[in-house]
Amino acid sequence: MSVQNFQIIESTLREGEQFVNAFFTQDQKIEIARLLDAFGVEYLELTTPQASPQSERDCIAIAKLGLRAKIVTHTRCTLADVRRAVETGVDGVDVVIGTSSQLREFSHGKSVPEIIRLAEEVFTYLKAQNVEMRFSTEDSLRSDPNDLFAVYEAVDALGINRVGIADTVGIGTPMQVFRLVSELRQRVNADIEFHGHDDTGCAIANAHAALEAGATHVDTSVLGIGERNGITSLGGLIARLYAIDPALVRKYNLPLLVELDQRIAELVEVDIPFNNYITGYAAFTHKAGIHAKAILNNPSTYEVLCPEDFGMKRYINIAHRLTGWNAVRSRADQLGLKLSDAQVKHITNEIKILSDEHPLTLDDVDALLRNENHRRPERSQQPITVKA
Ligand code: HCA
Ligand code: CU
Repeated sequence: MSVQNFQIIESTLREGEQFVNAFFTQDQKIEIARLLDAFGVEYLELTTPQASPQSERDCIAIAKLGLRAKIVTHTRCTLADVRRAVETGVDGVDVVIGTSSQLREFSHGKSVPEIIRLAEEVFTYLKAQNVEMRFSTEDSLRSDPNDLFAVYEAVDALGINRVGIADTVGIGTPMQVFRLVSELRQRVNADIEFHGHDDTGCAIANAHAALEAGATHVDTSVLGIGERNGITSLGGLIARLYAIDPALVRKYNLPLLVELDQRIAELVEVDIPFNNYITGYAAFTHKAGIHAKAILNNPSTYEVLCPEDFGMKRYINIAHRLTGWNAVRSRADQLGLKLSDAQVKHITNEIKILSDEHPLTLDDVDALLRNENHRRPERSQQPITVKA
């Protein structure tokens, strides 16, 4: 199935707060919430008010902002927790409980029938409160599918809005996620949410597989921050979907992504990784001469993401031994220099020879080109030197 309508449940303010370096103040949370809302995510998920008095005040404050996004908070599957969540004024409650044998034995210690009984109690209460209700099973990928489906079918019968699959330990593969979501799609009427950790590098692919199998909601965080090495990143999911069809993500304010990534990186004191989707330092940098030539003719030859759509610029690196004369010509034109093809080819050779000796900068290359511009074309075959 191709990806249909989907919505993002942005969890930077919940899962993201579980990142080792995240200590958001209320003002910072409000700033992040506003930015994400301006970007256009459909939901903001907040840390449970049960976590601390400040977390409760943060829920109340963000629920009051009147944002376009729905505000949901995350809770354990207990009456006390969901009551407190509702009292903060949020639009919905994301209830979670572990279903894997590991978590049933070593975390909350409850059997599957007990989990179903608790869920019934919690959702009977929530239904009367008129809030959106989601139920998710922690560690779904290591849970016995019979247990999972028994629990999901029971909560679906209570008329909840969404059921969630959580790959809590990042162990799932796209094929496994696809099969699990496909089977669940046959069994419940509720919407299906996917939450995937990135321990083994599959978080984005798994989220995409979930959408292909009929999931309707995906959890993300900015830069993927979360517990351990985090979850599906907002920018990564956007890149994945854009590459299928830009129309899938046109509903979001794409140029805001870079501001979001930069701001979160700053707040949690990390650099944006060089290889980050869309906003990484090298995401739109082309190097080899063969690539550069084709990119200059038509960027789609080596780009599936159009940098301009994200307010970014492509960059062609020409100061190295893999360079090609077409890219050097383009730089000469940019600098307004009138060089013949023979001159540009000569400089390209010089760049290759010099960069075998030591790394060059763009300034070095520009100096070579400008020097050449002052020579008469017929002298261009003579060796030239650059100042270090
Ligand atoms: C966690 C909980 C969770 C919850 C996901 C969900 C997970 O272990 O911190 O509510 O769907 O990864 O299982 O983030
Ligand atoms: Cu998680």
